[in-house]
Amino acid sequence: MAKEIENVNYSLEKIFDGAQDFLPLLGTDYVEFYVGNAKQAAHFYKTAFGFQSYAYKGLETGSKDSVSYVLKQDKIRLVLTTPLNSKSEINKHIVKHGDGVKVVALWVEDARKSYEETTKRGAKSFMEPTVETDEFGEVVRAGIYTYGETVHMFVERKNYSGTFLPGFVEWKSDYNPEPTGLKYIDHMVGNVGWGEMNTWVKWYEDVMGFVNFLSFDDKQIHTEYSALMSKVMSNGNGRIKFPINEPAEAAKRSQIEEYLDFYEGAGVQHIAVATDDIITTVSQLKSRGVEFLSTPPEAYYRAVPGRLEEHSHELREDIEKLKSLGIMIDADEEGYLLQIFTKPVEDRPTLFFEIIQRMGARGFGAGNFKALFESIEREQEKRGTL
Ligand code: TYF
Ligand code: FE
Repeated sequence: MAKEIENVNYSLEKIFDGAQDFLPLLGTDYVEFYVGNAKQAAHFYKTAFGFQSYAYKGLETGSKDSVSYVLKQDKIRLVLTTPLNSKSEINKHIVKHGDGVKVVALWVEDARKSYEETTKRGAKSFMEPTVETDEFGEVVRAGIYTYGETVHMFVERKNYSGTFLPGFVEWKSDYNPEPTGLKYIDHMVGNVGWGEMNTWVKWYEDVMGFVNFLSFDDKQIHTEYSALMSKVMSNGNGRIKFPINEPAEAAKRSQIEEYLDFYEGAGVQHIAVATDDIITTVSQLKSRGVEFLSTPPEAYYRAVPGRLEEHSHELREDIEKLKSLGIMIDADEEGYLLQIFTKPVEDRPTLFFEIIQRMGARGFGAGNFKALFESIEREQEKRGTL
């Protein structure tokens, strides 16, 4: 663990105990993207990331204004939605932000209560509690706005046995590329504007009952050129973790600022997905055309054994193999973690993915921040946006 990262508090249980239980969350339910061409995006996530065809709604199923493809890989469900006409609200979202995450849906026992408890604490409503039914039962959903135009949808599915949601049909395809070992969403990060991080930290505390369990300031997260600040918010059972970033003053344009400029506002910056075999997963993703940030320099890998300290002997993976794939390694008091970051997955430099394998560590790779941000800056340099 990097020596420059201090005041990191790892007595997590004590912190999680501070979380409020008026909003019990069972997990991430789905992530919905608004995209310009859902049919092609679905092909990309199947081919490149190994997601499987799962559910569909569109003209054939009576959905006249939008089409949605649902993809699944282990516990992860992605919904790719595209509008069918220019008047759709979805279209406005795409015109402004480009392709991006609209909905981070949370699986709850009681969607009505989740909506009530959060709106009474100040959340802005996106969708009032709505019951949808079909022959498999009923689903209750309700939504609130978080940062930017992003939404948290509460999904109550205890009385439902259908594939995804009423309105969707099972999607069977003859094209089924193999999964790549992606298991579940570990965390999802939001970028917010200058000076707004603490506003959203407070929002997650007050409205959602979350706790701030890790903080990194600009003295900790910086390179020669740029800086940012980040606070990790977690719900009480630790299953939902939302780091929030804001740009910080520095010599050049921070990657957070670049995101805000191109997304035209706050939004989801990256989705971190867990695997239990990052070497196989990343080898697969690379062979299928997923582009990753450039490999950290030689000096980074020379410093790894020192950084791992007492966890050095626990490392099960071959350092040379990790190095050849560009996978980064960090450790904290509880163990180590392996992580790597894709380039943005659309033409605007906005949303990207992180692949993470946790071997006990519950941190976010603070010891890798410098090498990571220098890789990102190499990309910014090429784009002329540094
Ligand atoms: O989620 C995290 O905190 C890590 C590191 O702009 C990180 O994945 C932090 C900020 C950022 C990119 C990655
Ligand atoms: Fe991350």
